[in-house]
Amino acid sequence: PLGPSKDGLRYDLSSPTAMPNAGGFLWNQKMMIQITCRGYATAQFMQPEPAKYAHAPNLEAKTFMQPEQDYYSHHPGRFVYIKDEETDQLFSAPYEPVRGLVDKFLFSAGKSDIVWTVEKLGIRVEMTLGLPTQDVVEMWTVKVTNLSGRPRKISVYPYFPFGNMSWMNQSAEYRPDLGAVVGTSITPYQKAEDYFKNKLLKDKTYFLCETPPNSWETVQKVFEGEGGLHAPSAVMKPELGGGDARYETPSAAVQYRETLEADGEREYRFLFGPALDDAEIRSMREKYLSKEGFSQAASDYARYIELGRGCLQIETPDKDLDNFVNNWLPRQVYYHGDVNRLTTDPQTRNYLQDNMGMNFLKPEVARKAFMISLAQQDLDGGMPDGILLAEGAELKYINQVPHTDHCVWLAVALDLYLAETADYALLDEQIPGMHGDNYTAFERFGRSMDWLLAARDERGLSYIAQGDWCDPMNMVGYKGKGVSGWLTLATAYAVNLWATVCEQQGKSELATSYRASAEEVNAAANKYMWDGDWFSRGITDDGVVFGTKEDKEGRIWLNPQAWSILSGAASVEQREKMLPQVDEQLSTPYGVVMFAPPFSGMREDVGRVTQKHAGSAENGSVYNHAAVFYIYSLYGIGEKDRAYKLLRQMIPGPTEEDYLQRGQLPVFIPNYYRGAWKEFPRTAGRSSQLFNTGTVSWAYRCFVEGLCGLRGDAEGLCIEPQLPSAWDAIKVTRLFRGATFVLDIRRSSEVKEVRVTQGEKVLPEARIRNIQAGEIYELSVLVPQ
Ligand code: CEZ
Repeated sequence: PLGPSKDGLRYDLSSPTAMPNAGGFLWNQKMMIQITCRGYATAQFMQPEPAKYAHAPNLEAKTFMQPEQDYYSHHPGRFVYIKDEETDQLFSAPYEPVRGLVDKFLFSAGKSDIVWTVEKLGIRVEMTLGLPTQDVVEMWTVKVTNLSGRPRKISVYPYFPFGNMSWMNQSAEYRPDLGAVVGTSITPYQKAEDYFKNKLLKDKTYFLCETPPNSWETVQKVFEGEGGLHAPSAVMKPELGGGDARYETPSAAVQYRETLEADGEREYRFLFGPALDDAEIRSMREKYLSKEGFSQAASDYARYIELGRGCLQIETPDKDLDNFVNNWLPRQVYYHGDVNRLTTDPQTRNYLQDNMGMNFLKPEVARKAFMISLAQQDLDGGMPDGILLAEGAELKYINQVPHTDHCVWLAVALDLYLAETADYALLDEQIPGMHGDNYTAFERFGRSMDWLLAARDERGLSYIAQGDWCDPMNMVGYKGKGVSGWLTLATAYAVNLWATVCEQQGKSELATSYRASAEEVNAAANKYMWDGDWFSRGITDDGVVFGTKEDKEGRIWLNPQAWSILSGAASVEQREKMLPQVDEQLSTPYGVVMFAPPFSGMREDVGRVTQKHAGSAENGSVYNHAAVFYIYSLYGIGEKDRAYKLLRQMIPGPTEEDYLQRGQLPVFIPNYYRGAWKEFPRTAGRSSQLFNTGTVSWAYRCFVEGLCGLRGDAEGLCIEPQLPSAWDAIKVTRLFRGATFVLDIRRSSEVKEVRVTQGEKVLPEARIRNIQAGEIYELSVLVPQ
C-alpha cells in the first residue's frame, strides 16, 4: 500500500487503515505541524514559547513533544465532510471522522506539502496542506470533483475543531466582515505579572474562507449533536445553524452547497491559524488567501525546504535507501538545525548535536550555535542544561534536573565542524560570557574539557548527578556519589578529540597533557567498568556496579560499548568480546536496542528509566540515538557490515511486513522503535512517530563519513569508502567546501588499499588537497575486496 512517487520526491500511502498513525510533517522557523494520513493533527507555534491554536477538547498539560502520541475520535484534526444532497449519504476526507470505507485513498507526503486524494460516492476530494515560509498559518486547498458522469447536488463541509481554547474565556462566531470563523480566548494565568506577558499572545484562532460559505456553525456540540462525529446532526440538516459559541467549545464548520455538472469541480482555499486581533486576520487574508497568494507561498516554501537538500547524493543497489538519504534524511537534519525543536531552551546536548547536522547544510549556522552556547558557559567551565534562545526564556522541564554530560558535546560537535569547514579561526573568537567572564572560544572549549576531567571521583570515574545522556537515569547518583560508565568513556573521547585540535593549533604540550588525561580516564574505565565481556553502565551511590553479567535486567548497555570504541578504551581483544555480545543480546529486526533485558519495574538505584514501559523509550527500545553512536563507532573501526546492517534497520522498510510493524513512512527517523523484542514481540518495532531526535545528524554523518568515507580534515578531503560486502559499487556526489565531488566507487581485487584516479592520473594518496571552491572533481575510486 505504499511507495515513493515516480520522481522519488514524495511518499505515498494508499490505505488509511494499514498504518493509522503514519503521517508527515511540515515546519517553518515559527511553527510545525504533524498530521496523520487520517487527518489528525498536532501543531505548535512559537510566541516565543510553544503554543497551540487547535487544542484537545479537554484541558491539556503543557509539555514537550511526546512519543507514541495517541489519537482519539475528538482529537484535533482537519476534516471535510461531503454529503450527497439527494440521498443524504455522507463521507469524510481524509478518512476521519466518518471512517467509512472509501473507493480510493491516497496520502502523499511531499517535502513541502501534504496531499490527500479520496474518492467515494462518485466524488473526488483533494486536500492540500502547505505552509508559508515566514508566518504561522496553515494553507489548505480543498478541491472537489464530480466523477459520476451525471449532475450532482452535494454539500461540502470543512470541519476544523478549535478544541478547548481556555477555561477562563472562550467563544467563537462567524465574522462576515472577515470571511472567517474566529475563536477568541484568554490564555489562562493566575499571577498578576503574567497578565502583562500574556497581553500580546495570539489568543484568537481563525478559519478564513476565500469563498463565503452558505452556512456555518461555531459551537462544537451543536455541530456534532446526537449524531456524533460519524454523522454530525448539523450536517444532516439542509443548513448549518449559524450558532455563536459563548463559553462553549468552539469549532469552525462551514457549508458550501453545490450543484456540480457531470464533470464539474470546485476549488476552495482556507487559512487556519492563530492571531492577535482582527487586523492580523485581515492582513493574512490579504497576503495569502488567493490562488496567486497560495501558489507564490508554495513556491517560496519549496525553495526554503530546498535549502536543506544536504551535501550528499547516493546511488546504491538499494533504491529505497537512496530515496531516504537523498531526500528525507537531510530534510530532517535541516528541521532540527533550523528550528531547534521549537523550544526556547533546547537541552544543551540536543542543541549542539542538532546544529552538528547543519555542518552538512549550512555550516555558518553550526558556527553561530557554538558562539551562542559558549557565551552561556558557567563560570566554572561547565555547561548549563539548556541553551536559552529567546529573550526571557527559562530553563524548563528536564533542564531543571542536573545532568553532567553537556560539555562532551562541545568537543564532539567541534570535531565535525572543523572536519567540514577547517574554520580554525572560530577558536580565536573572543566570547564574552553571560555571567561576566570573557574568554576566547579556544579557552572556553578547553575549560569545558577541564570541567569534565574535574567532575570525577577518587577512582577517576565521572559523576552522573541526576542523569547523563540518558535523561531518566536520574537515581544512580542523586546522592552525589554515583558515577556513569558511559560518561567516563565519553569524557575520554571528548578530551582526545580536543587534544587533536590543540595539536593542530601547534599547542603540543597541551595536546600531550590532554592525551595523558584521556588515557588516565580510559584506564579508570577499564579498571572499574570492564566486566569480562563488556563495559558496565555505571556504579550507584551505594557502590553497586550495574549493567553487568549479574544483572537480570539492564544486563548489557549499548552506550558504554560504543563509546569505549570511540574513546579507545577498548582494545582489539576487548572489542572481539564485546561485539558478539551486542549482536547476541541487543540485536532485533528493527535495530539494536539500547540495553537488554528491559526493566519490568522500578529499580530505585537506577531511576526513572526503569519505570518507563519495557521496550519503550529509554527502557530498552531501539533508541536510535544510542544505536547511531554505536554505528558511528563501528565505522571508526572498519566494521562495515555490522555498521551498515544497523544503519539500514533505522529506516522503515523495505518489506511490507516491516512497514506495517513499524507503522511509519520512511520520511523520517523516529526517536525510537519499540524494543522488548523477546518479551513483547507483538509491539516490537512500533515507531514512536516522534521526529525530534539527536539521531539524524549522526545518521547523516554515518552516510557521509562512514559508508561513503568522505571526511574532511585541515587540508582537504579523505576518501575511504566502506561498502557493505554485498555491494560492488556505488555512485556518490558530495558537496564539500564549495566544490563538488563526483565519485564512482567500485570494489576491486586489484587493489590492497583505496586507489583514487582523477582523469588518467592515479593520486599518490586517497585524499584531495587544495580544494578549489567551484571546481568539480570527477574521481574513480577502487576499494579492496
Ligand atoms: O528525551 C531525550 C532527550 O531530548 O532523551 C534522550 C536525551 O539524550 C535527549 O537529550 C535520552 O535520554 O524521559 C525523559 O525525560 C527523556 O528525556 C525523553 O523524554 C526523551 C524524549 O523522548 C524526547 O526525545
